[in-house]
Amino acid sequence: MTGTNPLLQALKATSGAVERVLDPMLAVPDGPEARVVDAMRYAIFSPGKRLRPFLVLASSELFDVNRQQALRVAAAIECVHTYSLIHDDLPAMDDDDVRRGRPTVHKAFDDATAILAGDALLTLAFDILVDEKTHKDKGVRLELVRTLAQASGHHGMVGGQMIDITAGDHELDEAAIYRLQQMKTGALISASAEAGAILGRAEKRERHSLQGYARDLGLAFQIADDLLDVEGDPMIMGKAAQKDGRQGKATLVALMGAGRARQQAHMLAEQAIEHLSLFDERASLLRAVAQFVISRRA
Ligand code: GRG
Repeated sequence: MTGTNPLLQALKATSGAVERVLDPMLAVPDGPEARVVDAMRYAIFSPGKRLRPFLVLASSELFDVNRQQALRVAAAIECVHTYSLIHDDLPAMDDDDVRRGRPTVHKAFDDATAILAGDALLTLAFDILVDEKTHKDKGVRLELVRTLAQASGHHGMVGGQMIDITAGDHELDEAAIYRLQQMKTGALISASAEAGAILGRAEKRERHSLQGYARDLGLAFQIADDLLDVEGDPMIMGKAAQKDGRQGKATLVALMGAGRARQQAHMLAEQAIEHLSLFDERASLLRAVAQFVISRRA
């Protein structure tokens, strides 16, 4: 399926490399706590797109960052992303039975194990970042920790999730939906693209360009995801229609209709690419991923 498409090949290679970094960190212990590690492994070694790790690696390449260091940061960010998916799927949140084509963690294990597996992945992420193997300079490690913490917490993903959960109670206008999405999914995508600049101690203007790129990419990605929800897989549509609250979700697709939302996603993807004008052909995969997020079918 990956064929000769360089982007798909790079995403696949990223997946394998990140899994090789995580595998020894998630060795299953002998005691009864093995259950939580089994659940962590079940979640993180399932077939995700690895978009965030890919962004870490692609941005790191712009600044000649050591690949092993970049892979550790990529693994840390994938841990945070996977934790968010596990918790998002819980009955108290989106109550989903299937994720990445397999039963969700609380279905395959149980709710308590899913909560703990998410918690443990979140903490593992920071354990990875503070290790000297991630970067010898303490200042760089601290900045990575701060960037990931801010993207994940109440100013970022958790805050966005809170707004999303309560959004049904009141109408959100376009600006409020953009803010929600920037926090819920955009912040972690931005942290991923910025990670290479932090590791490579990039100049301010280079980091600024990557921030702009990631902001527009994250928004385009979210619109594309919402479009897939309403017009992608008819099974998903059927399931969504059965679920309370799902139809009332605050999305740009719901607000402006699929046609305008698609135009918006294309415009954002083009804008994302324009932010990369500072970089030469080494940014070609970053450019390709902006096209990929608006053209994907799953
Ligand atoms: C529970 C704190 C907490 C946060 C949850 C990310 C998130 C916040 C919820 C996910 C809900 C969702 C489906 C959002 C749409 C965009 C999105 C983040 C999709 C999942 O990311 P992908 O497509 O997933 O990169 P894979 O499986 O490919 O890694």
